[in-house]
Amino acid sequence: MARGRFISVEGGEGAGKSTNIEGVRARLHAAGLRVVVTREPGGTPLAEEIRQLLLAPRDEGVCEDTELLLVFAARMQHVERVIKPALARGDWVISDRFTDATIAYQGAGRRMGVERIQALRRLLLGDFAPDLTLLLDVPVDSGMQRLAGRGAPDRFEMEGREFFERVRAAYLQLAAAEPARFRVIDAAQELPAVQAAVAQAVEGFLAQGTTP
Ligand code: T5A
Repeated sequence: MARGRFISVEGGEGAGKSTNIEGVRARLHAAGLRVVVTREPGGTPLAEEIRQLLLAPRDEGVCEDTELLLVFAARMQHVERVIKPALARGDWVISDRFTDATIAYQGAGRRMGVERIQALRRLLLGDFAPDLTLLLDVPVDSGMQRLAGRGAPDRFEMEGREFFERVRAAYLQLAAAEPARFRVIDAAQELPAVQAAVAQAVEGFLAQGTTP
């Protein structure tokens, strides 16, 4: 049986990842593919518990390495228990965020150093990576405005504007470095235009063939 393909969807806060993933899922399903939709941090019961630990605002300052290792602890559980088994049985996987988020948020946002995160990624994941990454790029202010009024911010949403500017710049650098894997979508457009651009990117990927 052919291995499934792995698609990640990335972007800053309020970029519209959750909103657009349904369109990707529907298009793949219409092409006759079995699809697993999942997210990071999270995707398994244990990894979802780690997500709660990561996102909850708390009085105790969270050490950067603690945050980094919690992100990867959740990821390894997710990869081994959900993503790899799904791909092995021929399902396609769409993940709301994957390792590029760690490079952008911890590497650049927290200023831990992109190469340090890449080294940990190589150690734990080897060459395992998404086949396609849709980067929904939106100016920081626009993304923040979309989230306004959504309730209490989580621990990341409490960060300042400069943090999210570094995150955005890192994502764009990653995309520039790997143009074969990334499709950058202008997510500042009206939703129908964003959905059309996402659909076009998925069609292009499907047209390349469905076997790795
Ligand atoms: N994190 C995660 C790390 O630090 N390191 C890591 O390695 C990983 C994996 C949780 C946090 O974890 C951090 C990053 C995050 O801060 P998350 O759950 O993905 O990750 O959190 P968010 O990015 O905060 O997810 P959001 O739900 O906030 O953003 P989405 O999914 O990008 O946006 P969405 O689809 O919910 O849309 C937001 C709002 O905008 C509207 C929608 O209707 C919605 O109201 N909208 C639009 N409005 C106008 N025009 C458009 N084109 C619109 N598209 C959507």
